[in-house]
Amino acid sequence: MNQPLNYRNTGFITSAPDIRHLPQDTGVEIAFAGRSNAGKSSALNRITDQKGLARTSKTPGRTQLINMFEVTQGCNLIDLPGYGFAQVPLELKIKWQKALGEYLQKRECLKGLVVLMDIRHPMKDLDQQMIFWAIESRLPVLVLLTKADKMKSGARKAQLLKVRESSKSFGGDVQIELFSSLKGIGLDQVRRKLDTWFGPELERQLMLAAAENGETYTGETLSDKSDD
Ligand SMILES: Nc1nc2c(ncn2[C@@H]2O[C@H](COP(=O)(O)OP(=O)(O)OP(=O)(O)O)[C@@H](O)[C@H]2O)c(=O)[nH]1
Ligand SMILES: [Mg+2]
Repeated sequence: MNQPLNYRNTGFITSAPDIRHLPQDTGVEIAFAGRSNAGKSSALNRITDQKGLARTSKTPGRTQLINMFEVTQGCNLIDLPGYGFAQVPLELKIKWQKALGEYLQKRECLKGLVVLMDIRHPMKDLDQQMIFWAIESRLPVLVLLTKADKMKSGARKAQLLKVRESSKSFGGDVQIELFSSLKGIGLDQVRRKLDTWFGPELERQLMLAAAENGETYTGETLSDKSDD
């Protein structure tokens, strides 16, 4: 069992134009990617229960830098700028595509990718490209079909099944869930998935702490401990 993290403790660390300006490549990082306006920043705010942590906007292209947030030491969440926004000048698009590609391919501590897409327009070309990219790099992927509140319950379920069926062809570790920042749909599933991705880092820290105290780490988490 993984220790559930308290995502409410998440705080802002830094904004960077590219990986050279990010802090050390250590710990575990999980990135939120997706088309512009898909709801990445809103999802981060909902998961962390903090309205203004990541900046959101009705206008696509709000997030223009790699924004880093820390849940707890060594466990970071990344809000990436959106892709596929037609109004962005070509030169900027190319620059950002390069920075995004570099981030995904070179950032060693990146251990999971959340790809968000509007439930009404899922799996556009660039979304599929992101997923292929992740699979190639052996990164597990969580696809969130966002703004699920915009569809009636029946249509929503049908859409989920359809996307799950068509995603079997990806072949990698790809999980698909419904999500709504507005209604909290899928919130628990996302947090539990993040817990499993952050798990090894927390375990590593416990092992280190035990070694420093001259103890042997047995895999027993703090919550398993009875009062001794
Ligand atoms: N109805 C509904 N609207 C949402 C939901 N999530 C986000 N939105 C709206 O969608 C718009 C874009 O949300 P953002 O979170 O800023 O999207 P983003 O993916 O971070 O966008 P960029 O930073 O431009 O890439 C905002 O107007 C949000 O209020 C949701 O779950 N339901
Ligand atoms: Mg954003």
